[in-house]
Amino acid sequence: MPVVSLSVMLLQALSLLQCIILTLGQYEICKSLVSTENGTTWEFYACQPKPMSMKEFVKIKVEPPGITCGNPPERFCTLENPYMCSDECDASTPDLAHPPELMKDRESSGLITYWQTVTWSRYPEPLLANITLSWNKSLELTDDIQITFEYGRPTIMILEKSLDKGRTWQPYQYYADDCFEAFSMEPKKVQDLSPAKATQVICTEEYSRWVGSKNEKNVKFEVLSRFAIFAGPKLQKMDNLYTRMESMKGLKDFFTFTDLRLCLLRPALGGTYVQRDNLLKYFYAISNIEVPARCKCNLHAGQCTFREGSLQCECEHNTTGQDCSRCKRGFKAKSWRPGSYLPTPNGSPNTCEAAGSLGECECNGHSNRCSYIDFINIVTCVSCKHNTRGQSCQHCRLGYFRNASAELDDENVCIECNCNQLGSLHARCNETGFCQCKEGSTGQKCEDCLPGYNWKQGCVLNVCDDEMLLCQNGGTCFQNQKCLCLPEYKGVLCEQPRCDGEKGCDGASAFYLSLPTMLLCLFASSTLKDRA
Ligand SMILES: *[C@@H]1O[C@H](CO)[C@@H](O)[C@H](O)[C@H]1NC(C)=O
Ligand SMILES: *[C@@H]1O[C@H](CO)[C@@H](O)[C@H](O)[C@H]1NC(C)=O
Ligand SMILES: *[C@@H]1O[C@H](CO)[C@@H](O)[C@H](O)[C@H]1NC(C)=O
Ligand SMILES: *[C@@H]1O[C@H](CO)[C@@H](O)[C@H](O)[C@H]1NC(C)=O
Ligand SMILES: *[C@@H]1O[C@H](CO)[C@@H](O)[C@H](O)[C@H]1NC(C)=O
Ligand SMILES: *[C@@H]1O[C@H](CO)[C@@H](O)[C@H](O)[C@H]1NC(C)=O
Ligand SMILES: [Ca+2]
Repeated sequence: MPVVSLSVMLLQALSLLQCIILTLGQYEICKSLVSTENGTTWEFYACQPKPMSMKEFVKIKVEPPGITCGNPPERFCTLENPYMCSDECDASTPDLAHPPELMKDRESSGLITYWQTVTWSRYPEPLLANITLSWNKSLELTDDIQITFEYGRPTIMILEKSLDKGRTWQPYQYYADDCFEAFSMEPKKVQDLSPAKATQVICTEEYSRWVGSKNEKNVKFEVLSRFAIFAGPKLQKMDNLYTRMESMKGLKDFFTFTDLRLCLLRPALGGTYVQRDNLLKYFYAISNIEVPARCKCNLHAGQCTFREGSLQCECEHNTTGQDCSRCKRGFKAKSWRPGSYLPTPNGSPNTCEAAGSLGECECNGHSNRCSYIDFINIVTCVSCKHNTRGQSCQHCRLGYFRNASAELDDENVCIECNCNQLGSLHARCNETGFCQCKEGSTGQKCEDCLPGYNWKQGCVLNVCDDEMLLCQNGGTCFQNQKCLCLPEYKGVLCEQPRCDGEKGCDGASAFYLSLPTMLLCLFASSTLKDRA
């Protein structure tokens, strides 16, 4: 009896867990042990890591060099109190230094710490500063980015992002107190965007106007408001958002990044024009940059950890890679797919399958489908991708050859032969990419001609040339295809004198004469006889 009740309790506990998972629908768990009539088995779910405060893992770079204040030490004033300029920035004194790290520290003691730039003493030259935040990992925003400016928010700035670890950049949002003047753009609010425009890059005036440096310090990149376009004002319909994430092109990518960059283009001015007589009150100071995001793991990981200097997804579902974007070795029966939020609320894990786990269906990662051919009793892959063919997509398609430096399950396993259509017999090539050439052509793709041949819609044998097949008796070779003879000569190489009627034609050469010439000769000789 106790044994039974224990297993009943276990079952109840398990189904309670199931119930919690189902109602959460948060994609936090990748797998769970479930009991069936046959015992317990693993069930797999689409899953994603929890949001984190990504400032903890960021690498910060500020440009140009020398933009951080304090070297040499410098006095500064504030917009609120422009004539009390007793504050000092000094990089060599810890209490007075303002290095970039202070944009991401925890401020546990309650003391606000901030990075600060030099003052605008070089006015009218613009005061420009770039802050590049790099994670070396694809991340997905889960909440608003918030940048906190002490001493006033910039009047002009751009937020940029990179999806490829800083190789290419694109604007994410423009900020200005006058969007039209700064960027020739109409000011917009995220709230006004229609669903079709949810990924539009806008210019906002919300965060750049002067309201006093103490009143409002934050500049935001609004993520929740963009979510709300699909999920409703209180984000109650997250299902709807997740469904759109799968179907709307570019929506998921819009919230994805590996790097962010703040281009600060003009500091706070205190609501008036630049006052040249006190330039020590113009500078940038940032105390915090909050980037709430989760690791992008393609719905194949529930955890993301900081290892070897970078964030890494703890891949499940037999996937691997920094973003779980490949199937593990030995689990490539089907080609890799990201997990899916659909069908809601639990999604689909789209796990990678071990070779052989789908019956005999093993396609080396080039197909997800097999079909059974009844009369020969075999299972064969259908619709092999990546230019492969064969029962397990193990061969290259006609016109492709095997890439010797790629594994059989590599996307690049087959290379196009690219045989020259005019020079080769067919589209096939051998294992090293050599095509089979027609007579006279040569080269790996049969794109060249052998000596004695010339390219003319394929390689054509030369009739004459400047070396072996010389035109004779003053004739000239025309495009290697015929000798242009002087009037007295004929023949392929102008080797024969033309019959002119007076000298007569001897039998041997008459044999080669054309019919009209022959008739002419006969006529001529008969008239000569008649006269004699
Ligand atoms: C339990 O096992 C039987 C026989 O092996 C199988 O037909 C059935 O699908 C299994 N049930 C589950 C839930 O796995
Ligand atoms: C800031 O970055 C932009 C490109 O995003 C670049 O054009 C500009 O030169 C950089 N400015 C500085 C001061 O490094
Ligand atoms: C970035 O991440 C990749 C993949 O984890 C790693 O191989 C590389 O060394 C990292 N680069 C830096 C600069 O940390
Ligand atoms: C991944 O492979 C291991 C080892 O074969 C297996 O135990 C596990 O169930 C697999 N997981 C998934 C999600 O297929
Ligand atoms: C052959 O495969 C390797 C490994 O995937 C790849 O880097 C290379 O580009 C491929 N070669 C060609 C010509 O596609
Ligand atoms: C492919 O053809 C070329 C040229 O005929 C030849 O040199 C090469 O050895 C052939 N390679 C193989 C693997 O047969
Ligand atoms: Ca700080």
